Amino acid sequence: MANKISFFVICTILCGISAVLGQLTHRKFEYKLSFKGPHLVQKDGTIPFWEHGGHAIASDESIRITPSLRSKKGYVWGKNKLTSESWEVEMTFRVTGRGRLGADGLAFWYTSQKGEEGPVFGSSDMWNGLAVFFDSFDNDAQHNNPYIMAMTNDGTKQYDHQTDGSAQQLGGCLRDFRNKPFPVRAKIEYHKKALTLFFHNGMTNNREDYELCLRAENVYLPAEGYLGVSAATGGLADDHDVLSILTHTLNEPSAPGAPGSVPEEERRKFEQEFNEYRDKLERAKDDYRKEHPDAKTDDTEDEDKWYESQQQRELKQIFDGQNMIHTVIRDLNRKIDEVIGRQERTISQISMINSGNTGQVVQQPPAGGNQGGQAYVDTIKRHEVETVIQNGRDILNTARDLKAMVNSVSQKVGQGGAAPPSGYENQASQHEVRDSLVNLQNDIKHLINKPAAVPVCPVIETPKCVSSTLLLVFLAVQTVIFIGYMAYKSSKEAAAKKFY
Ligand SMILES: [Ca+2]
Ligand SMILES: [Ca+2]
Repeated sequence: MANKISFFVICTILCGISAVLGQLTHRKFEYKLSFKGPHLVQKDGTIPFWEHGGHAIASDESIRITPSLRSKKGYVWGKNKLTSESWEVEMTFRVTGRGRLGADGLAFWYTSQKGEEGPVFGSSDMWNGLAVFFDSFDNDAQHNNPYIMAMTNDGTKQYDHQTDGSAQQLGGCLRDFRNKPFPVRAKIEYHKKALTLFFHNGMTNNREDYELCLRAENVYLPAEGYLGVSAATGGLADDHDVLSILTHTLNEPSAPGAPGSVPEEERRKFEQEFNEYRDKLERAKDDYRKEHPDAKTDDTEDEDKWYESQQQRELKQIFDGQNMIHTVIRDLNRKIDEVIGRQERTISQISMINSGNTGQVVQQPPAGGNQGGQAYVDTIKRHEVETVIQNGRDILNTARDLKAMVNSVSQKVGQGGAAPPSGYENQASQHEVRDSLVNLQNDIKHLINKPAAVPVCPVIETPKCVSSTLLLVFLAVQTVIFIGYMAYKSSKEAAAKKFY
């Protein structure tokens, strides 16, 4: 335990010394001008060293300057003044919304007085100092938003919303900062009266992926100022979330008496103290090892807490690599789209040339309309169109006639079903049946009379063609013979019975 405390103490002192000694570093972290999650808010809902208002909501991870609801304004201002001549502020934020367009935007402020709720991105107009606007909404319809711009004001100028401040800006860049996979970042650096704005587009999680947005020389800002962020929504709305503000003051190591530089005597004193603590820590470590020879893991556990492990580093590298691959694939995809577009244009041009050469062979006209007097053979003529229309009309008339006819028939059928059949129709069908019967009778008579006129058939041998009279005679004879035979047979049987 003592070992851990000593390590912590030595680290704290090391950080303190490195921050104090101007010779060792040029940048000094200003924790009273910064905030960062997690555990951003205290139990009473306030943020240490900062105050928020309007519709801003502070959570553990970020400050939601405005929620994505219409006509909201919010802000957060540092309680302490930034008094350094040179400084650097890194702001991490997200602007997210479901709409294709968002509004109105977010502003970073460095002003001599804290702003209040007002018309310029949620804060007051006529400010004295610097504003950096992340303007989502294109008020002047120049199709140049989302836009990032810096604007200085001496407390006299009014921000021109109608032109998106395009005439008032110090400089800017057209960058989309909405709906990015990772938080976007802006680094605002004011050093030797030069303002530089770097932007990180949030496509990767690599903190170094900054690109230059603007640089302006001879920018004179108030010597001291408050840092603030504000945002506003309008008819359209975005969530404007600020995840962190990290402020560093930049000090010249050579400048005597500059903030951060200390006299040589004091520096030696700190160095001596540092060395004493380091020796003390080493001795404590040795003692601990002697007392606990088996406990080897303690140090490594401690180190794991302070440094990233090999596995974490590899994962991070893989992640970065994938991000790069993603970017490259996206570029390739865009280039392929370009190539396909060119190819299609070329093909259409070739087909146009072909249609010009082959004349009648090509039936279809090329896309893009009539090309400077090229004759298109085999296109449909006016009279053909008229003929087609006339045919269509004829067909329509015929169809109407047919429809009328079908309607009349169906009406008649309907009436017939409702009433008994008319006398005329009944009589006609009766006549038809009668005629058919008469015809049938005649045919039969003809058939009966016909054999009498044909004497060809022999009477006995071939009974194929006999008359009905002959047939009856023949049948009568046969019957008589059959009865005679039966009588004869029965008398014979009776004689036989007598004999037995
Ligand atoms: Ca705007
Ligand atoms: Ca615009």
